[in-house]
Amino acid sequence: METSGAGSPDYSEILQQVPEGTFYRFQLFPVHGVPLMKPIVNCWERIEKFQAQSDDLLIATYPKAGTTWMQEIVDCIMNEGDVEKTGRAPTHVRSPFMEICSPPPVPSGIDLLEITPSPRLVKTHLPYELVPESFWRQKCKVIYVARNAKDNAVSYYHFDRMNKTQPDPGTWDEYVLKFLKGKLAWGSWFSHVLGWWNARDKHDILYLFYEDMKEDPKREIRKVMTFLGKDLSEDVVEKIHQHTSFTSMKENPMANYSTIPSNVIDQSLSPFMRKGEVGDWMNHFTESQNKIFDEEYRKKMEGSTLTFRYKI
Ligand code: PPS
Repeated sequence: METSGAGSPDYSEILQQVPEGTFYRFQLFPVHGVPLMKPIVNCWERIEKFQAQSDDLLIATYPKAGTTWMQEIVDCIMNEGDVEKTGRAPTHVRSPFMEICSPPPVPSGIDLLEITPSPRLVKTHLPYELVPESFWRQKCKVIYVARNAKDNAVSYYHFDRMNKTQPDPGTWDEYVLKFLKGKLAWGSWFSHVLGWWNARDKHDILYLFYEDMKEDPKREIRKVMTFLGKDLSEDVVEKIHQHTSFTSMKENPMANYSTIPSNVIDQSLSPFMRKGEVGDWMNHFTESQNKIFDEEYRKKMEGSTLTFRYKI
């Protein structure tokens, strides 16, 4: 197998060779009640039995909550701000997506993790209840990033338009209802953010917010450093801040998913690094969608101490 120079297969070359239609909009099937794409369901036994190592760091998010941003920040911190090292390979190779599975010959997330040197940076969108038990047995550290529901829904909608593996999003109006009902891949935003929130004191979990990262990125970078036990100078923090800004990451082929061919994600429909803002939901939600959303939101979040900001 060809390698990316980082000891992993040349993912984009393999993807390019896959016949047209292989990735076409997989159906969702429930796993323990959570809708997941068919190839993931087919691999579920292997995912459930995944063997975490004690120095694995898990980055967990509901899709489109700031995963890639956190992956880049953590890789920068682990490499002490050396951006030549973080430029060694694309995000999905440097920090494999644990549960992702595609039809052969595309390597699965677990295939990539098995050839990734330690300490591994593992991405997952799994809700807390579905995370392989070995992560807890091994007492792994976890960074969870949550994003306000409205911006999260907007970002996911545009992603589902351009990502040909995900089910067709339908219209924005239909999408809002699917989001509220938890009918999207990886299920309900509400169960996801609440499940991880309620678990945060049971394990070594750092629970962060996209809105806080936007408000004061250096403050949040320092939180991650402390969590990882890294003491880096202010110059290095500044360098990481610059390198992980939206503008830098949008231009960075090792972070902007431009190495994934358009038969899988078609960035001419919507770029992966789309807007990177808090409050873009205001450009999407109609008054009546907002009303329905707010009513449902109140019911689902009632009694929780978890709160979000919808503008900063
Ligand atoms: S994925 O596919 O679930 O891994 O996507 P994910 O990385 O979680 O989310 C993508 C959204 O995060 C935005 N993004 C950023 N925002 C601010 N700063 C930085 N550096 C950054 N990097 C990624 C990205 O633009 C997507 O949000 P939207 O709102 O669609 O622009």
